[in-house]
Amino acid sequence: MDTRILITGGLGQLGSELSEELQRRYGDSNVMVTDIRQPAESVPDRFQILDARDGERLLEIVQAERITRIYHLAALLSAVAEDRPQDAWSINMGGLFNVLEIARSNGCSVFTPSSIGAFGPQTPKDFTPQDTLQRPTSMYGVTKVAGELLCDYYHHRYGVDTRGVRFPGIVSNATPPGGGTTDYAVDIYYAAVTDHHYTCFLQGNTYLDMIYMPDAIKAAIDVMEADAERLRHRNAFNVTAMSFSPEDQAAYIRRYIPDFEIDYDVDPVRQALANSWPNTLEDYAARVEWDWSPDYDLDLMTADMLRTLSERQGRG
Ligand code: AKB
Repeated sequence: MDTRILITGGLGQLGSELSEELQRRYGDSNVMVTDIRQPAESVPDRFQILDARDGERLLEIVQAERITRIYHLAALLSAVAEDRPQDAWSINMGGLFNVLEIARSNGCSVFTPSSIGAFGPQTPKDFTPQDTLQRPTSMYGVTKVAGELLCDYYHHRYGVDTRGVRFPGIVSNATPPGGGTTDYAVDIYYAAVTDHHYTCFLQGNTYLDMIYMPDAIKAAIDVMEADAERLRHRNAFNVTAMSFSPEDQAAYIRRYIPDFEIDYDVDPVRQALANSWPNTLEDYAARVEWDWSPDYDLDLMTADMLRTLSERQGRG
């Protein structure tokens, strides 16, 4: 039987690139992209408008398209969730509940991204273990922990094949992220190429985990393809590729753009979020249970980001 995939939040930072890779792997006609908003420019093949909170519409698409796997990416990120906590609960939890219910009654597997935001200030900050204390203090974190638990529940209670990873900040050069705390790590490369200068909204010594988009896509696909017999965990695998601070990132950018400068105008909301998250994750369970191993470190990512953005600027 073909794997027939539905993606929610498919026009977002991860969705827009993941959907292309899923189409390459499983065939264009087997990947249905949905999002709450209309695409600004090019409409992806097989696109439909969908608010994941609309369970009836979601069910209609799943049945009409004979969907077997759902990548549920629709969610508000950390900073915007702090600004609109009621919406964050409704979107992040309401959408996930519909997806799980429909997966249960239609035999779909489900990928749900969790986040380093699922940890809190009492979590061990360095080499944060897979299984540890999770008492997040943000609405984003509350929805992420609740989501991890809900996905585990649907697996244990109903046998739904739910899987997921805890993503760190994702860096990419296609669709920009929006409303996250780790967005600075993307914005800095755009600013480096255009202005040789960046004003950062986090303090220079704030350490956070990050991952480059090709590795994030690999994680999202590999965990879903992993042999179920090997999985001891399911919905919240720590994955990371690197940990750095804005100062470190600026130093790496200077290897390629020597006159690059960084200064700071700290946003207290995003700084507080970052301070409550780990400095570095330990991702041993993902490595042992489904052979997770990233390809990009900070230097390789910086070289690739700057080359891609410079080429694009040259063409523009
Ligand atoms: C955010 O900053 O909100 C996200 C995340 C770490 O989950 N990128």
